[in-house]
Amino acid sequence: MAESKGFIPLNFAVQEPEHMERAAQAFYQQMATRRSVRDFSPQPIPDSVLESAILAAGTAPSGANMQPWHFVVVQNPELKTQIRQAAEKEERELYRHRASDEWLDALAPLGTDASKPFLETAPALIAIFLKKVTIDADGTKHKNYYTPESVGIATGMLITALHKAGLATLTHTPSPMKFLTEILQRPSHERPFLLLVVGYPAEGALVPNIQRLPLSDTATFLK
Ligand code: IYR
Repeated sequence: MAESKGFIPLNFAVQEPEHMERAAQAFYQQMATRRSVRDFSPQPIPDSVLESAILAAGTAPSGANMQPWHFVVVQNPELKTQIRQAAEKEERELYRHRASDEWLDALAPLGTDASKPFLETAPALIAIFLKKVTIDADGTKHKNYYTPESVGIATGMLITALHKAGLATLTHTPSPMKFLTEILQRPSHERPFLLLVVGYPAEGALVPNIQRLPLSDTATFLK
């Protein structure tokens, strides 16, 4: 495409196949060590790491490049306590009434219950909000597109960036999550999407002994 207004040359370095294979394999090996952690150390984490990871998440592709996300980093102990109390209220409902027996059976190997101490112990919670619309500084409102896909991809990139930086995470989705809008005083056009718990694992933290599916189950190559 000839250069024209609004377009710039792509910055892309073609690599040797051997290098690509080594890089892909090394990246997979590193990602294979990522585990959802539920037992966190209270040790603080550097803000600069959180900032870079959120910037990395913000490079995600999004519908019409609308970047329909907002990240709220919660490190304040009182806010974490409020979030824990509200989340545990919903989780008690889930475990006692809302979840079907099939769902509870599926959760059993994870050993989870309605108690969520990590929401107070972990040094940071990142509340991720999805924006169906964006309201500009001058009050103009515009629609966003493919918002769950966009925010889901950005969230995956955030988890990856934090893992690569040496931090553990937990994707937590107490449902409903409306309480995050109130506690964190977000505008009503932002929908709570996911709560990411971030920190170092507690010493001796255990994780469930679960396996990942083999490639033969998760991918089909058609040639
Ligand atoms: N939100 C609950 C239940 C839960 C649901 C699924 I699906 C999980 O993979 C894990 C937990 C909780 O956090 O305990």
